[in-house]
Formats: sequence, C-alpha cells, structure tokens
Amino acid sequence: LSFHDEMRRAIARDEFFVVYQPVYSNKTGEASGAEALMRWQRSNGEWVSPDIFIAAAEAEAMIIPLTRHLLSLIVRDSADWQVPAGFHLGVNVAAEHLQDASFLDDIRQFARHMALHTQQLNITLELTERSLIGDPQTVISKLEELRSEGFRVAIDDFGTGHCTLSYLQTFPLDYLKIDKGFVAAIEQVNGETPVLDTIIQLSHKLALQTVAEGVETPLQFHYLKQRGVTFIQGYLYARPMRSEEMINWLKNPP
Ligand code: G
Ligand code: G
Ligand code: G
Ligand code: MN
Ligand code: NA
Repeated sequence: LSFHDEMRRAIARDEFFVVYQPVYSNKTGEASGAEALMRWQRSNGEWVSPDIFIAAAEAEAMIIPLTRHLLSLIVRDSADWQVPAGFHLGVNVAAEHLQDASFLDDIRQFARHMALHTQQLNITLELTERSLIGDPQTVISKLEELRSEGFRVAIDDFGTGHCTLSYLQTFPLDYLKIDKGFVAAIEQVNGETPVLDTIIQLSHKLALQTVAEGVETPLQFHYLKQRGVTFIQGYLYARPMRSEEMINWLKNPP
C-alpha cells in the first residue's frame, strides 16, 4: 500500500485525531486560544509522527483531503466546546491548499460549521513562508478577502524559510509565530540573542503581534515577556491535548 492509500484508509477508519495546544496571552494573563495539531495512531497502536505524515501528504497530493478531514474533526470536537468569546483557533494550512481554487470555500464552510457549534471564534490561518511564493497577487487577494470576513493570518515558523523579508510589507498579516529554534537559544536573562531580538523589533515596527513557540522554561518566558512578545506557546504553559482534556484544562488553567 502506498502512503497515499494508507492515509486514505486511515481517514476512513478514523485513525486521525486533533490535539489542541493552548496559547497564553501576556496582555490578559490567560489563555487566548489554541493551535490545532493533527495526530495519527494506527489501529495497531503505532504512532506516525506528524513530521512524517504531513510531509508525505504534501508529497503525495493528499494534503488537501487531509486538511479537509482535519477541519471536519475540529467541527466534530467543537460540539462540546464552551470557550470564551474571541478565543483564537490556529489551523495550519499548506501552501498547496492556499494556492488551490477550493481554498476559500473550504475555509468558509469550516467557519460556518464552527459558528453553528460554538461561540464566536477567531480562526487564525497559520501559513509558512513557502505559501507566499508563487502567485502573490492571487494569494494576497484571498487573504484580504478572508481577513475582511474576520479570519486572522499568521506566518508560522518565522525565520526558518527562504523568503526575502519584503513579503512582510506586501502580504496582509496579523501575527508572526517565532520559530522555536530562536526561543531555544535563550539561555540567560542578560544573554544575547541578536536574531530573536531583531525579529521582535521588526514585528513591532510592522505592527504585527508575535507568538513565541516552543517556550519550555520560566527564563525563556520572562525574557520574551520583557521584550514585548504578545503570546506564548509551549510545554511550559500547556502541552497539546485532546479536545475534552482542553475543555477541562480551560476551566482550571495554571
Ligand atoms: O504537532 P507537532 O507536533 O509535532 O507537528 C509537527 C509538524 O507538523 C509542525 O510543523 C506542524 O506545523 C505540522 N502539523 C501538525 N498538524 C498539522 C496539520 O494539521 N496541518 C499541517 N499542514 N501541518 C501540521
Ligand atoms: O505548526 P508548528 O510548526 O508551529 O507546530 C508546532 C510544533 O511545536 C508542534 O510540533 C508542537 O507539538 C511543537 N511544540 C509545541 N510546544 C513545544 C515546546 O515547548 N517545545 C518543543 N520542542 N516543541 C513544542
Ligand atoms: O507529545 P504531546 O504531549 O505533544 O502529545 C499530546 C498527546 O497526543 C499525548 O498525550 C498523546 O495522547 C498524543 N500523542 C501524539 N503523538 C504522540 C506520540 O508520538 N507518542 C505518544 N505516546 N503520544 C502521542
Ligand atoms: Mn503552526
Ligand atoms: Na511553527
């Protein structure tokens, strides 16, 4: 069986599920939202890492069906949600999907279904820099339409791509998600992390809000907070968790 066929079968057998990682806001001191992350456990109990199956899905023309499946799983989960109004839900979107003609319809249908189930959510589309290469005008107009409808746009894994920085001025964006590699470089409060500091200053100049990823230690947390990073995501605050677990966690956060 090819990976492509295995993924099709795994969708049919309901082997994929979604975990949600809460994100902390330095403005409110509370959870501001969560990122949806896909997981696959085969019926024999074996786990397939998302790094493997997302890359395989992208390589084998399965990323669009897999993302549609992800969206339907989130809709299913959200039937039980009681989240605060304005809660942000981050969803990872692949370049191929963003550039496909089906993209706007898929995202709008998802938002309509979510609106039937839960309070007003701010759906945030997490794009990688790679998504912005290609036909910029078409991508810009899609993102502008979605933003005018209330969706937010984040650049994920910021600083690891191969784009020139000029896209930051031409694409309609709300958030920069600082890649965890830069956060891992923080080792002492008065230490030097010149690239990270420059990314934070750049985002302030561009009036973009920042999300730091992979925050694992109190030292990293304070360092980022001191420098004006708006949102913190990482194991220190919360691990990715199943939907029911997140709902309980939100009632009683740290
Ligand atoms: O979730 P982390 O646990 O290990 O995910 C590893 C990688 O897989 C990350 O780069 C993450 O962005 C990506 N990933 C996880 N879930 C999804 C998803 O639903 N869609 C896409 N496109 N990427 C995902
Ligand atoms: O979509 P993105 O590439 O940003 O995916 C986030 C990835 O980071 C996921 O794989 C998630 O499981 C992982 N992650 C979340 N918090 C932490 C953390 O504190 N440390 C590390 N190493 N990884 C994290
Ligand atoms: O690894 P992390 O804490 O980010 O995963 C959150 C939950 O997702 C775990 O509690 C577990 O149920 C499930 N999970 C996702 N990927 C894996 C994996 O590779 N191994 C195991 N044991 N659990 C995983
Ligand atoms: Mn992401
Ligand atoms: Na990221």
